[in-house]
Amino acid sequence: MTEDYTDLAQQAKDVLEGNWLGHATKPAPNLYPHQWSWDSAFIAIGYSHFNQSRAEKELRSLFEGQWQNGLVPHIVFNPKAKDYSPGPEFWQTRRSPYAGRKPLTSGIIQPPVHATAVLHIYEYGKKKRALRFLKEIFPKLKAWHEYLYRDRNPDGDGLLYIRHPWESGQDNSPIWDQALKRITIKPDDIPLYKRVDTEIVGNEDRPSNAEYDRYAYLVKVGYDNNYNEERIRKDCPFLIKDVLLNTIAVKANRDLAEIALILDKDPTPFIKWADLTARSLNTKLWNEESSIYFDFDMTTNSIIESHVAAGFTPLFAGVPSRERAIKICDRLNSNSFCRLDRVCLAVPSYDKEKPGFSPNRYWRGPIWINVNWMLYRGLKHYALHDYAERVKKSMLKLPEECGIYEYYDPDTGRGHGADHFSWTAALLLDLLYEEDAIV
Ligand code: 9WN
Repeated sequence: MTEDYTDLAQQAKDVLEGNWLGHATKPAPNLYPHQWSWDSAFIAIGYSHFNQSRAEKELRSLFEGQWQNGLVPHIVFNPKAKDYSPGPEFWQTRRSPYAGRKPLTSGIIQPPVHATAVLHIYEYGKKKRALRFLKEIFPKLKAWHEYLYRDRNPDGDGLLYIRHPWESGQDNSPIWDQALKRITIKPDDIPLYKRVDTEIVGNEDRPSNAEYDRYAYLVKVGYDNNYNEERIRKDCPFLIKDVLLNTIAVKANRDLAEIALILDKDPTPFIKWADLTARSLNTKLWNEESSIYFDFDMTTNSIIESHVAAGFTPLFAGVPSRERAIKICDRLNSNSFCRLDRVCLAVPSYDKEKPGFSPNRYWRGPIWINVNWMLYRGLKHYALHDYAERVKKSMLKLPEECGIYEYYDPDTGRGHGADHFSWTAALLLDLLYEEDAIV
């Protein structure tokens, strides 16, 4: 790359520094004052290039919240941040025999990007130090993946399920619309909660109140069942085999197998899980007509035909055949997403031509940098260079011209949600270092 990105890189580092809590990095200054699971993995990927100790600390502190059954919670609460809702008390995690008392956590998961982040630290860090970290974290990663394949894989097909939209990391994605609509709840069944998110960013950028009622209710299903996964599975009206989470699991298993080899441990279980999940993604969730992978609703036993960008992310884990990868690229290169021969930015989170598309409402259309980062790496893997280049350019242009935001309007590039957003900064840094754009 010829352009000088030193200033942009410094801005990104300043964002991470500003969000540093002393033990971990919060996703954004006001909206997200705690530690989030997949955010921390993306953030560690960014740090791995210039601050190995921070990268390690980030993951170490997240795994301090790991439950005894291996579950890595989606939030590890920061005791100093008092004004976030729903806070630690809402989750009632002490009902679980596995949850620890300190630090307090939520009771759900997020996509397992962690092994991928740990391998990144090894690849870019000082080897001797990284090896010590690998030894320390390997048993924790192993327990985490064992949890996923034991408790979230009831059909044995390697397609892990989520039991809350927050578990996918894509809160109000159109994927969940039908499943959430089916849940009819009496007002008494909705636990009391207060929304603070809409006091910080615009109402029009965030999920609706009807969605929040259901999010709160699904938390209650977890604690009412004492976080016993078998009981939750029988009781929970929302059980979905999600493409994004499963794609990330394939990649994480492949990376954990690499880590095992580095440590002279047995990589076989992780390779088997990766192969199993990848095979089922291909045989059960691929849709030939639309060149996309769709989620699967376990409650209705049916495919959810929602055309979201996450449906193309299997590229990131090398899941599709080359033929399918080319089809995916053709679909991306269309009016539904982002055409190469038109003025367009990166890939929006939802098909622009489908009902309910919104350029600003969170996971219903805006551009997210983490999804584009996965697509970029996937497209490069399949040598689909033209499209990969477009995605890369936008990933640089958006933060440079519009600020380091949580998400962006795909037409105007305007930033939405939280400003100074950590994973946007971290993945931008990853891109800049990988492309040797900064020294
Ligand atoms: C709920 C922190 C998190 C991300 C998610 C994103 C959003 C939380 C929220 O923020 O979710 O977990 O309050 O809406 O959807 O992907 O991890 O950045």
